[in-house]
Amino acid sequence: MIDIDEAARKVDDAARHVSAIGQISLQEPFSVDEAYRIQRASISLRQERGERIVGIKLGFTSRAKMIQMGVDSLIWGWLTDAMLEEDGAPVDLVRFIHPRVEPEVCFLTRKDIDRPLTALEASSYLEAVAPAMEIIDSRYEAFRFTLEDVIADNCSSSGLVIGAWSTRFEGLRNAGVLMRFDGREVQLGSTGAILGNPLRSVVQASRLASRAEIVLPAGTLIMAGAATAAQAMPPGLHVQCEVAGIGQAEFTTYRSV
Ligand code: OOG
Ligand code: MG
Repeated sequence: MIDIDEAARKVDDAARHVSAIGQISLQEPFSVDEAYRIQRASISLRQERGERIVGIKLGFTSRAKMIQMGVDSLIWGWLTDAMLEEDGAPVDLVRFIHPRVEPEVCFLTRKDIDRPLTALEASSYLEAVAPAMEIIDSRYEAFRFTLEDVIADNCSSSGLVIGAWSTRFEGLRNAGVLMRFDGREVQLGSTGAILGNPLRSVVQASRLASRAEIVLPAGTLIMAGAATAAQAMPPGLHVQCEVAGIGQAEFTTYRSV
């Protein structure tokens, strides 16, 4: 049987020391349920250090991401305040092992989500939507993992940049998504790539939360999952993401040491 706390400490240490580890599943196989327990235990370690949960993220909600990473089940993880980077600001890559960035949309809830929602109800639980980018940084060597490994590693989540909030939910079904590095297009897609409509990520989030017996309080951030594959991100870059009809988000990268 896998030692949940020891595995949690491994991923937490890897993140804190910015040092990749081997896949945990290669040393000791474990189940999806155990993976979520490891994830929860690793987040508790962050909370003990003063980090605050601000929301959740969904992963593998698009074919592009499933194909890129060779994993085909929807997954979810936690977002903490320490992961938030300011829109337009410089991001220091020193705290990442091998960072990648991916274009998403982020929702802000306006009511507690305490049961599974239907697609029709989803938008009435939302305050706003914003173009966003997730910075992912697998704690595993070579960014390689099984489904269980990546769940245990909080689904690679490391940072997020959220653009200006909008209430234009209607346009989300098929809005063009464009990510640029130094003005050059690196990823092109549509919000429709996210479960056919990113509002379905809210439905999924409500189901996952119910199953885990947690309430998502009003004011929760929900990252819907990437619309395109992720892109490796060196220092010295201007990164921009545009979601047609919704807005844009941007940041620059540097390395302090
Ligand atoms: C896992 C995280 C997947 C997404 O948006 O699909 C994800 C990874 O690719 O390392 O965040
Ligand atoms: Mg993501």
